[in-house]
Amino acid sequence: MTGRAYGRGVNSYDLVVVANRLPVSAERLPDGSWAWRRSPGGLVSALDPVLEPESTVWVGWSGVPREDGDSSAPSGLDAPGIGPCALHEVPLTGADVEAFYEGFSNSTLWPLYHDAIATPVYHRHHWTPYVEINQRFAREVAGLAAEGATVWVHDYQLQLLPQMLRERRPDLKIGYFLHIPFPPAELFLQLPWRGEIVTGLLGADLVGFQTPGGAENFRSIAARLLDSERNGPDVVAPDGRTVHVEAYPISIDSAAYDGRARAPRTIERASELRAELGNPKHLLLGVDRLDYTKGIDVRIKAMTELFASGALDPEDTVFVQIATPSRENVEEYQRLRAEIELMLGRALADHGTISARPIHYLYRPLDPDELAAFYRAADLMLVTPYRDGMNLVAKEYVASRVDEDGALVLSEFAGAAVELEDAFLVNPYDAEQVKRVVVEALEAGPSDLRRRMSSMRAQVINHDVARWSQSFLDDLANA
Ligand code: ADQ
Repeated sequence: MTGRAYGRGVNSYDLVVVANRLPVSAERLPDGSWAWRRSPGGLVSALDPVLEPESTVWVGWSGVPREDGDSSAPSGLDAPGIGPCALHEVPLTGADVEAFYEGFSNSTLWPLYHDAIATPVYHRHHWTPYVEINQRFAREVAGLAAEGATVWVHDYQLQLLPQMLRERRPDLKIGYFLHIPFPPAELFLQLPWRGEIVTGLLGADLVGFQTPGGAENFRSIAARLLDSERNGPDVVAPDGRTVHVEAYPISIDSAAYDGRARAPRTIERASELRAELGNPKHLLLGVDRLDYTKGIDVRIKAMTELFASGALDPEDTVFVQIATPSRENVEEYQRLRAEIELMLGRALADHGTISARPIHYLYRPLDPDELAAFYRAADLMLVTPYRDGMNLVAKEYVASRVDEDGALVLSEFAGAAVELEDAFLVNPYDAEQVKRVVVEALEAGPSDLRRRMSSMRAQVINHDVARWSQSFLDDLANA
């Protein structure tokens, strides 16, 4: 193994979680040493209930490039208690990050799988490192998993890994889950390496997707490309194995969001936020990673036009957009940030007054308590992606509305719309409809809002992330 083995070491783990990123990130301290911080939310909280610290290892990249022989690279990952289980770093150099992560993963697969909203680039010099780095992960995992162990591979950066791993270790139970949408044939077949990707995924015993639509896209593409048979939800791999293909809609730690929303400090902070914003009649909220798939522009346009037409009054309406910085080295994301900030600046210049500031924009991550206060303070949450695997923000908002009030305006192209069908659903491409539905949601009566929110809450509370991970692992054990 070339990676760094921390914890029990060679071929001793019963569960191996593999993701592009480790559940911790490194921060350089002024004295040159490194501090590791647990990455909040996301996959870590999703898997927390199934991570047995003794017998689980998490394999991934640290987030900091490591050049050969570079002694200033992050260290200290082996100190006890850094992660939720043992951690194993797969090193990536700066060139690897550029070609594998920013290149093939985020400039080819990400846009292609999100309806080609941005144009995917197909570069052979990105594909070769994608193959090599998947091989590197396969080598590392093969050296860590115990005989007959379960390996759970996550997301689009590692689609070749299941088959590569099967070739090295046929004894393993291999599960794969894709966090982003799986596109229909019309888009997927553009990919010059489409056969390799499908073969890579079929190396798993169980392939999971966010929605039934994604699972069905994969089944039909696999059958068509590899001339393989379909048997109900299963696909027969080229080597004759039956691969189970199913939807497992990911969720959140619903009880934690519910509990945080009920905490007295959250209630207090929520009313403080409203007061700081001038106690508006309507408070609308958007919370996203800054990504072109999230449709942040859809909301700004809708709000701007609603202010311009007089349908909403900038004197008593406030829209707050909170965006987390994301993929700042990828050109498309730099362009997006500039574009969003230009739109927001214009909207504020046109509709703000000396006394009223109807639009607020924060470009930073918030801590969970502050986020909970925003979720509680809002009257309406705007979740308008052009395409999204699931969208956890929608579920977090629902879990936080403990009084069963508040409106959720949700894109029908978010995976979450399959479960949250009582949201105010919109087509983000239909600007007139978005505006109409925003006004309708703001004018909805308390009993309509309660009916919608209580049914969405029942869904999110009953289908939490512990249930998600357990049902995936149970099905994998039976696959
Ligand atoms: P993402 O595209 O990152 O995830 P999402 O599911 O919405 O999208 O998750 C974002 C997470 O980041 C949420 O937990 C949210 O609270 C947090 N977040 C966003 N902005 C924040 C801010 N300013 N401060 C603090 N936290 C913030 C990918 C897929 C999704 C899929 C998830 C999980 O693109 O479709 O739902 O993986 O599978």
